[in-house]
Amino acid sequence: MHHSSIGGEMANLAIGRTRLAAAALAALALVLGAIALAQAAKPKAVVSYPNFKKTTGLKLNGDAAREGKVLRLTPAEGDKIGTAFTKRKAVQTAKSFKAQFRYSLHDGSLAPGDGMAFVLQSRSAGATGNGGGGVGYSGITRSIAIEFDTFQNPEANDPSNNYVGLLVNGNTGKHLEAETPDAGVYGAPRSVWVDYSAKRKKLKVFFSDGSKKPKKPLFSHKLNLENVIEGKSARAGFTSSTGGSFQAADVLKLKIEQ
Ligand SMILES: [Ca+2]
Repeated sequence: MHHSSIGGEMANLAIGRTRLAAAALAALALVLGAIALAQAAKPKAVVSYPNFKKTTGLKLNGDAAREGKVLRLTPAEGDKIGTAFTKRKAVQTAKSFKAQFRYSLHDGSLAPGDGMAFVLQSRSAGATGNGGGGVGYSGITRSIAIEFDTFQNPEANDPSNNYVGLLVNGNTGKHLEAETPDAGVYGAPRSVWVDYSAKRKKLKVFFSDGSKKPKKPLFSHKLNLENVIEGKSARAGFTSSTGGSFQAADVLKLKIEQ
C-alpha cells in the first residue's frame, strides 16, 4: 500500500510536470508570437545615412559630390546641377513611410539661389532635371518633391524666395503646397520630417531649425503616392541647382523607415 501510494504521488508529480511543461511551452509560443507581431509591425530603416562619409548605395549625378561628411548637391558656384538617388528602389509606394533628413543651403550670392528638393521618383538613379529655377527637379516625371526654394521665379508662379513647396511630376510651375517656415529655408542646418500614411493617403511635412520634431506639420496634403509614382517602388534622393544666383546645397543626414 505504502509503495503504491508513493508510486501514485510520483505519477501525480509526473503529470504535474507534464502540465507545467505544456503550460511553459504555451507561454513561450505566446511570447514568440508577440515578438513576431512586433517585428512585423515595427518599421525598419530602408535608407540610412547618419552622415555621408560614405555614399555607398547612392548614385551621384552632375555636380553632386561628397564633401567631408556631407553630400554636396551643388557647390556655391553659378550654373550647377546636382542630384543623388538610391540605386535601389528602396521605398514601397503602397506602404506608409517616415523620412527624416537634415540639410543646409549656405554661402550664397547676395540673393542666393536656387534651392534644393527631397525627391521620390521611379525613373532612374541618374535622373536629373533642369537647372536654375528648375532646382534640378523640373522635368523628372513620376515623382514627388518637397522643395526648399530660395529664389522667386515669377514664370514658375513662385510665391516668394523663401518657402517649402510640394510639387509632383517635375512640374515646378504648379505648387500643391507652399508654406514659409518661421525659421526660413536658407542658412544653418534645418531638420525635415516627411510622414506618409498609405491608409489615409496623406503626406505631412514637419520643419524645424532644431532637431526636435514639431507637433504641428508645416503642411499636410492628400496624395496617393502609388498613383503619382506609377509603380510599386521608388528611389529616394535629392536634387539641387544654381543659376545666376548660387549657394552650396548640403545634405547632412537621411533616414527613411518603412
Ligand atoms: Ca525658385
